[in-house]
Amino acid sequence: MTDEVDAQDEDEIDLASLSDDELTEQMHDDLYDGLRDEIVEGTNILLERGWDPGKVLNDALVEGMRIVGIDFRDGILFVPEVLLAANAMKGGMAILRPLLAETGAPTLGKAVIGTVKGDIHDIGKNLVGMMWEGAGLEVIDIGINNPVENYLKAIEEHKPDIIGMSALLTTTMPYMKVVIDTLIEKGIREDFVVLVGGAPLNEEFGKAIGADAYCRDAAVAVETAKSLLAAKRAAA
Ligand code: B1M
Repeated sequence: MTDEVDAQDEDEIDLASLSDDELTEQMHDDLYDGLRDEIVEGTNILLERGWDPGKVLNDALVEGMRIVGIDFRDGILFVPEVLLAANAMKGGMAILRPLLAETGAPTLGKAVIGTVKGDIHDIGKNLVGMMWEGAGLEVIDIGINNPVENYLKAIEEHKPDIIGMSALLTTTMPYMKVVIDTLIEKGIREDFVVLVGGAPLNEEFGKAIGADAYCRDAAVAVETAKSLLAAKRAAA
């Protein structure tokens, strides 16, 4: 028993003793292994070392999740393991969210964002929401698996400037067109900047369904939201 405990102690890594590069790599491994507590600790250590929250997000968390995605695609990781990794990532994101939000002036406008019907992926959508908050938008996150009625309800309630939709599955991305077509039918499509994103989408798809723009990643979502809002206001 004592030997077992000793072996465990030896295996445990003191994250605070690692260099920045070693810690970032260790966090990629910890994300891969779904170790939420370690991700929370690593995130806090990097912040204490003066890392910018955006750099922690991109270098430690997003990069780690990219590796998880490749091995999930290649059948090396399976759904339960990826869920653990996603849960670990959320632990880090919970710390970063308020910090990213702090950096912006809260006057840019309002955005409603959600993952479309049939789709429960929310990590990318949450990132975009966080980055938008960081850029100064007020963000209303309507969550996952949203039928068009949820978007309409949020529009009525919050009167946003931007509607953001996320889809990670080839089977759910067509639903974005259902939402946009409904806005057209109701004569309100032009009231909003409509932005779409998610790994299986591309620019051509965004155009084909009538969105204002496809956003490759959260950083592009910020730039696009800012520039299209500015253009819309200038035109008005
Ligand atoms: Co799923 N999954 N998954 N999954 N999953 C993918 C998407 C997949 C590509 C994996 C693979 O096979 N390589 C594949 C889709 C294949 C396809 O459709 N062609 C897939 C599959 C098949 C499935 C299931 C069907 C698996 C199954 O049950 N057999 C199932 C579907 C469930 C459902 O939705 N109905 C499923 C389930 C899951 C989990 C629940 C286990 C988990 C989700 C946990 C969660 O989100 N809370 C999960 C995960 C984690 C993934 C991968 C590994 C990672 C996704 C992710 O979070 N990436 C993913 C593989 C991959 O994408 N490489 C995969 C990190 C995130 C930061 O990136 O989401 O792309 P991303 O977001 C980016 C940009 O795309 C963009 O900005 C973000 C930040 O830079 N963006 C936007 C995203 N949304 C935006 C909205 C905008 C703007 C930009 O609005 C303006």
